[in-house]
Amino acid sequence: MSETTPDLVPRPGALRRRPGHAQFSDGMVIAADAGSTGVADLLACELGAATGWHVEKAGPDAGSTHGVVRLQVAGRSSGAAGGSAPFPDPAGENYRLVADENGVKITAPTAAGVFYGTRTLRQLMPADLLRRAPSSSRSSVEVEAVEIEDGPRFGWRGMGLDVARHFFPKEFILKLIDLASFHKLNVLHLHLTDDQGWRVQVDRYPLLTEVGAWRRESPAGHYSEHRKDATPHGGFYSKADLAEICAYAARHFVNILPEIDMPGHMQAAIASYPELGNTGEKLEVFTDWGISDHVLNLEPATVKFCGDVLDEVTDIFPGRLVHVGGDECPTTEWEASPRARELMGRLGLSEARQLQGWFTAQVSEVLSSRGRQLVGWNEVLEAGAPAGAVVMAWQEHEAWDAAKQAAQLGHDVVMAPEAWCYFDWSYSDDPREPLAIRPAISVEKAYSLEPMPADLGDGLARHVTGAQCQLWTEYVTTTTHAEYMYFPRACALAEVGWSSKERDWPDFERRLASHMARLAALGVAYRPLSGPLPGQSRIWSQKC
Ligand code: TNX
Repeated sequence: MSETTPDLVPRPGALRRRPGHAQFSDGMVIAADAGSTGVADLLACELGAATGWHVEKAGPDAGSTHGVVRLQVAGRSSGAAGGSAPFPDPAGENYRLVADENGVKITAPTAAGVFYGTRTLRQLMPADLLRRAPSSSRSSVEVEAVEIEDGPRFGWRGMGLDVARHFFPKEFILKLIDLASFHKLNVLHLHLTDDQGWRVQVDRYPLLTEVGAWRRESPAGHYSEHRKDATPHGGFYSKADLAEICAYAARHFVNILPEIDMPGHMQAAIASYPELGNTGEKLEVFTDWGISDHVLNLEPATVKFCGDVLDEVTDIFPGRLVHVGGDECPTTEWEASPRARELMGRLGLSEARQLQGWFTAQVSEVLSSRGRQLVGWNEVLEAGAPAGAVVMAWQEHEAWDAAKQAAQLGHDVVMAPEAWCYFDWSYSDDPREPLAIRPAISVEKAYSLEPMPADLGDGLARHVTGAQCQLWTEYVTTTTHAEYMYFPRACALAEVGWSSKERDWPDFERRLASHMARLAALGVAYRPLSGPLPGQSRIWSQKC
């Protein structure tokens, strides 16, 4: 801890130090009102596990000589938090934390705010209390007296994981939810399908996972080397797995955003059901990286297939938003297809690209009829995005213009510009870095993202809902490698999304240096600021 500010990540809004401290010991009490009981249960489990103490849960008026953490939902938030709102309401995520001789008191307008107060409290405690069992015996813990008023700048603070290129076990997703929420991130976007694999159980189409979840082999080394590893890869999440993930996420105030990428990036589905394709050719699940030319055909039966899949997806995932991709969809097969050309004629379209706009409108209707809202990558704008669609702006050069254009058209936007947010890029061009798709996004670069596009017209800033990092996993095959790519860059993104606009890199770097002890206690295979450890450099070559 520094002289002036405890090393919190992300940086809180206002923090005042006070003399003295709060003290806790075996028998401590978490005194929660009715709105905070879920958060109290979680905090009691976490602190009880880390200390080995009996941590008692009690009603709001309880006292204790062993220290009390008081949790209270109080005050009004300015918007409709949770429920049917598409985005978490940043005003509802505010909290106030006071630590003094009487203990710690956290008040917030919603349970989410109380939860974020408890994440700060965990950072105010020694890092070893982040462990899942005691690492030393302690008779007491002190929290320095402090008064914090805090709340997010943006409602959307996201983390994306591509589980299609490489499958990651359910336990890893649960760990990511812990880590995201510890950093006050509140969206976990799962890229569940792609050319190289289909990862979600769909009862009406069992071959999607019997066939589409497995590929014969993958590229070895960088894809430009044209080598293959001759090793099958695959896996998928059952509906029960996904229900567990959603429930766990809800407990941690994380919204799961499922993505079923269409009408491109669909080769795994076409390999499962060849009638979905344009050529009738029997394809296998794609064994290359990059973009497959094989995309969905636009027959009524295929549109129905997409609707059926989205029906089951909306049964599994409770959130209002469903991502349908829409990125990188080659139109070569449609141009060569008499059936697609005939459809263009019927619809009065002059370019094949417009077929994608027509397709997106069809799936948007399915989602609307289920009370859901469509999210798409910024390419959906090119062909005309349906009203109400949320746009995720990613392309290096186009992202900022796409964001402006989307906002002008009344779309909400999430900023995920690749040169700051694509954590599949390496950290540096140091040859010790594990193989990555591209160089390089340093922690400092990730920290420098300003999500609000410059020169956004008057009144449009409200459409910019926040920022998100993405981990594409063509080159990331293990959970330790994934953790390395995320951390500590995700800490920087968390601060970009949560904290005020000002950036102070030396201050962040200093806080991050202490924060690493927390990541270590949480068992994260983070990248040290000084560069990769010897084993980390070799993460990739193990596969070659
Ligand atoms: C672009 S971002 C993609 C992904 C790749 C990624 C690699 C986006 C919408 N599409 O399919 O995995 O680049 O960095």
